[in-house]
Amino acid sequence: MSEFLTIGEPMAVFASENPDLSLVDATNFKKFVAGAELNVAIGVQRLGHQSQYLSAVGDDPLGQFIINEVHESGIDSSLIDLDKDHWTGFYMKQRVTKGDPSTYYFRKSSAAANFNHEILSKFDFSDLKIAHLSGIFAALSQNDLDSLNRLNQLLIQHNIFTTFDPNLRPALWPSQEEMVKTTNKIAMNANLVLPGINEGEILMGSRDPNEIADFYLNQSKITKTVVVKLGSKGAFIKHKDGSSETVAGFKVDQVIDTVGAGDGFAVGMITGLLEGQSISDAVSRGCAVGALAVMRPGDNDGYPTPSELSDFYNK
Ligand code: KDG
Repeated sequence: MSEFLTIGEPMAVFASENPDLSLVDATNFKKFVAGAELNVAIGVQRLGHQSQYLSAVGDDPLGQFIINEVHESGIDSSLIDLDKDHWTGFYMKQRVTKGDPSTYYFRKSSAAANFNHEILSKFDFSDLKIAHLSGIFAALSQNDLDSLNRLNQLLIQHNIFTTFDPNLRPALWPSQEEMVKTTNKIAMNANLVLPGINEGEILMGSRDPNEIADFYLNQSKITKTVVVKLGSKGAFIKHKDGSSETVAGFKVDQVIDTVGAGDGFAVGMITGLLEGQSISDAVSRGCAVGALAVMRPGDNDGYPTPSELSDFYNK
């Protein structure tokens, strides 16, 4: 019985340890577990909320590595399928001293891209409070887009609060047009939409947080709140009733790796909401978890436990 549900592709990431050396030349790599939606499940679980993750891994060492890590985290893995016909996806991440790391995916036709939608009928919605979806799963295959749409219908039927992070990955889509059209359509079924400011520009043509928020609030009756992530500057919140505010971000001493910060933001927001916080406080917690995330080399290794989060606030 889980309070939180997400669906996505779990990956292993090989993060290079040689700053600013290309992936061609890098020689030392550290292996971590990754995958945007799994990052969120790990973070939500680490902050004390029972999470369930729907997915598939291949019958291979990376699949076993992911299953071990998921078990260790405490996430309910009973609905992660073991697919004997497809590999587990992975990616490589370049260590940089400035800006965002470059990434290279090995995931085409992975086990998760061939997700068995029959798993959806096995999920028990009774204790579920929040579900989180992302545009990455929709981009993996037509099969996964259909599964995501089916899950969305079930979430609406069960009246579950749903958050959606566009998580644009142009390399996974056949065209930018397809990416924009499909992503905006999925967003219509979310109660809370979480675009980054660069994503907003691609998805609706403006860098103005207020215009980005209005686009998502106006396109759907279901969307009640939009939170536009502004990176280190924090986030802009706008509600259906027209009220809005900007929540400040947190300063960090040293940025090691920005990948996983957006998922960390979702972790903070979702756990804040599960604990009954106001949207503003939940967004502020999102900024805190995002800040903690950028100080570590893996995608989710910086996400805090409750005591690490309070230490961060007290610093
Ligand atoms: O948001 C973090 C993700 O980028 C990373 O974990 C890998 O799922 C991944 C993706 O598609 O980029």
